[in-house]
Amino acid sequence: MGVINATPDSFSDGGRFSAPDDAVRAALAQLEEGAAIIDVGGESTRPGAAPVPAEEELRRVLPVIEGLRAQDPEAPISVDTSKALVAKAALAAGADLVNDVTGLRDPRMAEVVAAAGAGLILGHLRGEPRTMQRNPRYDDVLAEVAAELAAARRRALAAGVPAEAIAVDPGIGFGKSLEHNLLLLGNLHRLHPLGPVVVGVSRKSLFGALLGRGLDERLAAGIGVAVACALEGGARLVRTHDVRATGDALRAAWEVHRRREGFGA
Ligand code: HH2
Repeated sequence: MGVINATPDSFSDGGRFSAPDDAVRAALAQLEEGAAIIDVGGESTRPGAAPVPAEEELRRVLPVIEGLRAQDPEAPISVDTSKALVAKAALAAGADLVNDVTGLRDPRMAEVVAAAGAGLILGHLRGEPRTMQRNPRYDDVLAEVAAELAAARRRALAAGVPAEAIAVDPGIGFGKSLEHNLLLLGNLHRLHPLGPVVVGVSRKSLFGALLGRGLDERLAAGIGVAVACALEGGARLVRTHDVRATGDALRAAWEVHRRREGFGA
């Protein structure tokens, strides 16, 4: 899943795609490079980010979704939003799924997704982006994240979203310490009962904390963790800013992995 942030302030690519044409071009390039889904976002969820009004978020994402849909009628497009209003307009403009990092905080989100017959990625976020990294606490991070995602999934099912349309994401960096993030990444199997697992670690600050690397020095770590999550943790979708490099690593590693004696037995 390739990331297109139509935002001025996203932590790694903010401001790069403020012009819709640039964002559409970048999305088409990511599809060429092998992205299975393009994830278009108009509100940064980086730690400390301020909320964006729905009108502004729509002004950012709609031209990108419409432009990409016009250029490529088939490309699967997701809208990265936690607002039902934005999701509804994005789905009407041609998006196929909603990537909600807050796991249905907006009480109307599930019905919007169900009514559109869209897919849904349920993310886990503790707190609010503005304050979520101030001393996050869990008694048992694996159990609590799984239970909160399970509760969101039940709400989605109750609203009429079919089970096969739902994927789950532990929400790396969203109200979690370095240790919480590493525990979640090392135990993705705990989320398998809830549906296909999505992970997003691309360029994230856990690599700053773990390795002391700056924003533009995190590619290798992100790819390494993506491969581990896919092959060991069974993640089905990896969200990345660096589609070609991440896709190459995943495809090559998979070709080795699937030849293992007894694989699939
Ligand atoms: N991370 C970000 C945004 N959306 N969606 C899912 N499903 N999983 C993630 O881990 C995830 C996500 C944050 O990264 P980014 O979009 O690059 O930055 P920003 O939130 O600053 O726009």
